[in-house]
Amino acid sequence: MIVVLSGGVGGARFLDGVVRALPPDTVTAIVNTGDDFVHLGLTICPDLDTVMYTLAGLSDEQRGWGLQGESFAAMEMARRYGGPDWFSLGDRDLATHLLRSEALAAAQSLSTVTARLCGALGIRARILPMADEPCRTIIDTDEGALPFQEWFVRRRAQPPVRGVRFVGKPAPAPGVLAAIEAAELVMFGPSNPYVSIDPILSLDGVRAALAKKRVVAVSPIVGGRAIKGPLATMIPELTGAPPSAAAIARHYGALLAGVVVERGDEAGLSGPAVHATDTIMRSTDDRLRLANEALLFARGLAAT
Ligand code: FO1
Repeated sequence: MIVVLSGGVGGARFLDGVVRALPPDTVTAIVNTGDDFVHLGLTICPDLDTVMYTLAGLSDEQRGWGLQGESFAAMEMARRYGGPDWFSLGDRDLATHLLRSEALAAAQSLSTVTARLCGALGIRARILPMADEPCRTIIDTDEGALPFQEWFVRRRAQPPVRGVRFVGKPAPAPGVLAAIEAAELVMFGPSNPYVSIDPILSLDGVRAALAKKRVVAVSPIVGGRAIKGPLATMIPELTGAPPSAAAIARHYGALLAGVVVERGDEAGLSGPAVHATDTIMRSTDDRLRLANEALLFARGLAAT
């Protein structure tokens, strides 16, 4: 059993590689829900959506969120009514949010409805939300505290970040701790450590369970830049250090047995074992190759 901790796009693509590299039913993903919020009365779980759509081969690779071949007629109508238009729910994507919200309103858990939606899309890996109850990421900025989506989408991640906190302390979802305990190894996908992986690590029992496991992270920094999103500016804002693979490894500290980094990004890394390679995933072949390399590297490390 392999466990992958994931946020949105980067983590989802790496996870897709792992699922292609191994029998899918031996892979469990634990997915960040700190980005979740209620919009237009619907519960939106962006990272779960991205993971689900990516594994099902349905994601819009260009846009980085939502479904391929999407239309936005419902949003246009909502705009006409004077509704909010800063967060776009596609017409087909709306089906996911409607069915999820209906199930939650009928007192089904997020884990249960996620398993149902994934099953319907033919996904054979186990996809677990990190928690069934809300844990909300709040970004403390120069302009005050902003809920994650307000900062990230509405404000385009512009207000400088002073801190990140998680409001709500839910229990890990059923199966999360057991999956980590049963894992041969745990991989952190190339996700933002502050807003994608840290919410998972903040849950009771997760760090303690990981401390007993071989953990390997894939760095989301390539040549001092983030492949996607605001990570490259968050690192200096939050730590005073330049964006680098070393900053990622320092952030995870003693949890890591190993780190997979972009070739040329090895500077300053001390502590975890290092595997340097091409980490940019442009194609499904890239995902599979990176996953195979990371698995080979991780399995070759002595258990911590
Ligand atoms: N990101 C945007 O930048 N703009 C959007 O309008 C938007 C809509 C959206 C709808 C559903 C969904 O699952 C994700 C959506 N995202 C959108 C992406 C998402 O909010 C962020 O990329 C993640 O939260 C960061 O991991």
